[in-house]
Amino acid sequence: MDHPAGSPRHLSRRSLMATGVLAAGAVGVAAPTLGNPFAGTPAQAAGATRRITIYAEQLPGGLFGYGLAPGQATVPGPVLEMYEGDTLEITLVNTTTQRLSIHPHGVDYSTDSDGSPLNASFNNPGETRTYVWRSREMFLASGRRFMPGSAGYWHYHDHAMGTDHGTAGVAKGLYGALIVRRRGDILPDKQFTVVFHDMMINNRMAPNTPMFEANLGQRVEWIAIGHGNLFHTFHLHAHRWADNRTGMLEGPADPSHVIDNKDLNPGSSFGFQVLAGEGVGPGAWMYHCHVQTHSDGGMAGIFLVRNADGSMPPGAEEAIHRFQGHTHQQHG
Ligand SMILES: [Cu+2]
Repeated sequence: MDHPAGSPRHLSRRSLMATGVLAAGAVGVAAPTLGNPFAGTPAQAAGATRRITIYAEQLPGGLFGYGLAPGQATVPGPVLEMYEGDTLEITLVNTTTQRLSIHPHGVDYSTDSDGSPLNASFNNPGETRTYVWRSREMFLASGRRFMPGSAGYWHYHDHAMGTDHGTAGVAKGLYGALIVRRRGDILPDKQFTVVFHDMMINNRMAPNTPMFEANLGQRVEWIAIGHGNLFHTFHLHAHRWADNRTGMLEGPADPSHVIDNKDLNPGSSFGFQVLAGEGVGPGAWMYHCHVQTHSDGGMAGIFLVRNADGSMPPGAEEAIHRFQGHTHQQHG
């Protein structure tokens, strides 16, 4: 890779075009006005606005969930996605008898879309309210510095049930993944949301934790989110990813660390893509919290990589039975 002397590699025209910054007109101005950090503000308003309705519902077992249609709430809620520069307008229908809201990480919003009681931004029982989440592209600010865009693996959650921080809502399942993509990002074949929350995964404990399935070679996107009061580490067996925005290396000289284990503390999130079973083959692979008392206590699950034709690989059935048999004594 050769770059002109004095030109940081991220300033190359090619990479700017790849990220759509040029298209947004943000870098057309040679010298952004000093003193105004938003001189190069990208064409945020030029992005698309997408309107969705989300239903907050009470679920069996004392849980609550978000869903995209009545009667379809899940824990975690649906994966919400947008492209940098776009706006997501969410009409939240509160079908429950509890005060609740939806509060995002990683995107821009006004105080009235904050989702917090502090800003009187929540749904009373039975109330419908609209929240607006905006996103932006990376842009060149003064001093040849780039202000970050919104792209990332983020998340959303309740911020009003039980306490002013939504502690009860989060505890009962009102959370989900939010992905802001950069134009040109590679889209996955499958998506798995994994929420480490107190001693649970997606509010379940082993052996009832989710079993995620893919066929050999499928591009699988993991979105990992932390909640609750404990620190966790997310570990995936037999697969590795780059510790950067996408989980992929952008070239042979990409300095990103390659990892297979990452801190997943309350409020934090990350995501990555892997090719299922790449280099290791199909099988029942484990994912789990690597805090030993947590994995022993039920924070573990199975990533079942089937054969490319969807059939079960040798040994996988037995491994699943083993998993179901030897971890159920910790809880009733
Ligand atoms: Cu843990």
